[in-house]
Amino acid sequence: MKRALITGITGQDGSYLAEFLLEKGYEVHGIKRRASLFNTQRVDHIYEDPHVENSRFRLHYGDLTDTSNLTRILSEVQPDEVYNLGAQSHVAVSFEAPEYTADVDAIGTLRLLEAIRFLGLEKKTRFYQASTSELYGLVQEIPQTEKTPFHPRSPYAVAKMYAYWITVNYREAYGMYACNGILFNHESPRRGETFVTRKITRGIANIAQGLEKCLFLGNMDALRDWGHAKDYVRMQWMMLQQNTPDDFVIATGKQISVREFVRMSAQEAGIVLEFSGSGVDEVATVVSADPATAPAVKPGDVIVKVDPRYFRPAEVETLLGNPAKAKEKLGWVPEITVEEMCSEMVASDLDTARQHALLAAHGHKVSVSKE
Ligand code: NDP
Ligand code: GDR
Repeated sequence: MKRALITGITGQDGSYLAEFLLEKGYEVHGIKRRASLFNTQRVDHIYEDPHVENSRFRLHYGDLTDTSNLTRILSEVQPDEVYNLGAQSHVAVSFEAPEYTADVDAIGTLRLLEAIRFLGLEKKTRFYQASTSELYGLVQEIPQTEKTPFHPRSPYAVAKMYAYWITVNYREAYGMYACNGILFNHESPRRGETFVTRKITRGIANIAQGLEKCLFLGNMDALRDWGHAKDYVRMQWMMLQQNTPDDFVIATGKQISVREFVRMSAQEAGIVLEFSGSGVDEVATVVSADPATAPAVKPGDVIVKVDPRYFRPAEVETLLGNPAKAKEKLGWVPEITVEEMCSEMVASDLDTARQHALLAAHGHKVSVSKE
């Protein structure tokens, strides 16, 4: 039985990857952080009581900032594969916490690689690094491939650039099987609530059900190549199953704007929107609304506004990936379109919003946290 260790197992990708590897028959170990509240919601459905014999799913307390902790976990688990998905993964937050972001995202990766080497596991343990399209930043070429030069535009992207190169370096210096997946944005109903797609689908669902009045967004013109996390974790595993390690761009090859994603999400909730104004004055007004899905919304309501506090000190305006190498060498193609993904996300958030609206109608206090 193969053994995998996943950092960031409680995150969006970690949860899908854990499911995927368990289905493949792996023993799956994950590192979770200590928090004052439970933080394992995304993996609770696959959690197995540690008292159960032959449990194939185990969580270890740890942190990418803690070298001795990482070394001990690696020594205990002796994994065949390490997936380094743990990160302070929010680009906007990295401008507010740049040093912490560097410690976790850059040096955390070095800590893991060095612990593998220190323990003499460099010929046994294969290593996957969660690299990112944010490396391209101020893009030098459209679409972006494995050969496109990097120009990172945030403390997050700069930290991930170190992680990218230290992964390449350990491959070249020590012959480790270490790969970078340069993944473009990927989303799902499990996406963190403050990333733009989930903020939109959740905001629209809450507005449709009368739990919120208006959704405030930043740069509506930003263009992204959005895929589904389920497709992308499959590729993370495939990258570690080859004869030789390599780096791959993982993307859909299609891009749409934040505005288009708003329009698409609203339509999924039965709301037709009209956009007017530009820049900080842009708004979206309701043209029509289906009372079955959006009973709280009327024509003429302004339900989306731009708030400059969501603008970033340096923005990545456009990202579009070319996944030709992954297709040619690994036979990987994404199976879920952005429309299907948006539909799944809106349906899931509408479901939750309906439950919350019902609770509110019966006098329960429902808090809708926003950012
Ligand atoms: P999430 O933000 O959903 O998950 C991040 C995970 O990292 C969480 O489990 C989080 O724990 C954990 N984590 C954060 N800080 C630390 C730390 N100090 N020590 C250990 N673990 C920590 O991210 P995604 O699942 O979306 O992304 C997975 C990886 O892929 C990340 O590295 C991200 O940067 C990268 N990436 C993501 C893309 C995307 O579009 N989703 C695209 C390209 C790259 P907790 O739950 O406790 O917060
Ligand atoms: P990104 O994702 O920065 O690409 O990083 P995010 O969803 O945060 O932003 C995408 C684009 O939308 C614009 N935007 C807003 N973003 C947020 N979060 N909130 C808003 O209100 C808003 N309004 C407009 C942003 O300016 C940006 O242009 C994600 C993360 O998962 C990274 O970890 C990963 O490496 C990259 O994707 C690829």
